[in-house]
This record gives sequence, structure tokens and C-alpha cells, in this order.
Amino acid sequence: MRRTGAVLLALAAALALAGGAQAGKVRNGGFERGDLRGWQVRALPDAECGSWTVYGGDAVPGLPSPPRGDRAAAASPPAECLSGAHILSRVVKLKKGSKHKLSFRLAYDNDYEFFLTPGSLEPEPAGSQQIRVDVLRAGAPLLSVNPNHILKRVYVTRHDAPLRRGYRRVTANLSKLAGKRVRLRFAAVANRGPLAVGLDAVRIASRKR
Ligand SMILES: [Ca+2]
Repeated sequence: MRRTGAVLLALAAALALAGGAQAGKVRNGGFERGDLRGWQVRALPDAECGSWTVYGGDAVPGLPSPPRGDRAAAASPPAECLSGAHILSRVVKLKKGSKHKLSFRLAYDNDYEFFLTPGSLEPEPAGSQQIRVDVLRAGAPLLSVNPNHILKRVYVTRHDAPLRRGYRRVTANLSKLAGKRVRLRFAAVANRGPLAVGLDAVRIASRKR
């Protein structure tokens, strides 16, 4: 009985950890579990127009195979959908007194002629064809682009950015946000044509100052 109790306690502790914000860690940031556990997924107008999913190999047209391991995440709405916003996010705690560096790998394939970046992540009504990565206040509305809610703009597609890109590493120094709970938000919005986005190897490297 005693051993069972210890195992249950360990299990409970593990579950408690899994449910809360991890201190500077991005569990399942490489998507090698084959699912999106640990992440929050939001699809607008709804998931019938696709969603963030996990893929392997050449399963997503326009995207290279995962750059790290066998799996990566992808937002790739079906071509028949005229508009959609796809948000992948999670809250992390950045430990006080440490330096923090966010890094990830991003690839995309834009079937429209250029990118459009209105001041909104809603899929309607403004013309929108964009990829955005932000660090938000943990309590901010998920779709907000209000500067008061955004702690760090990490990535935004420029109007004339290349229409196709293989996986590239993107980094951002989050050391100024040490001690805060923040939301990492990866957003793909398209209402002018298909836009496939791939994401892998999301991690936060932390070390003591
Ligand atoms: Ca991976």
C-alpha cells in the first residue's frame, strides 16, 4: 500500500506540473509526441477550415519535412476555405533573475501575391495574409495586437517578404521579461489565398545571470 501511495503522489505531482506553466520550459516544443499536448489551439471561424496539427515527412503541401526529429506543427487550411485565423499558443513562466532566449524554426508557403498585415488577427473583414509571432501578457485577449498587451514582437511577415521559405531559425531575447508569466503566440491569418506555415523546435534557453 505504501508503495502505491508513493506512486500516486509522484503521478499527482507530474500531473500538476503538466497542467501549469512550466518555468522557462517549452515541453513538447518539438512536437515529437505526435500531438499538440501542452499547446492551446484556436481556429477561426472554426476548425472546419483547418487548424494547427502535427505532421511528418512531406504530408503538408508547400512545407519541407520537419527540420528537427520526425514531427513539426503546421497550419494549412484547405484551399476551399476563403478565410481563417490559426493560433497556436501557450503560457510559460520566465524565471526571475535568469536570462531567457526564445528560439524556433519557421517555414511557410504563401500562394497569394504578397503579404498583408492589418492591425488585427481576425480573419475578416480586412484583407489579411500574415504570419505573426508575439509574446503577450499571459492575461491578454488571445487575438490582441494592442501594444499594451504585446511584450515582444518576435516576427511579422513584411508586405514584400519572399513568398516561400524553408525552415529558418528565429530567436528573440526575452531576458527583460524575467519573472513574468507570458503567452507565446504563433498566428497565421489568410483570406486572400492558401498560406501554409510550419513550426518546429520551439524552446526557451534559460541561464542564471
Ligand atoms: Ca520536431
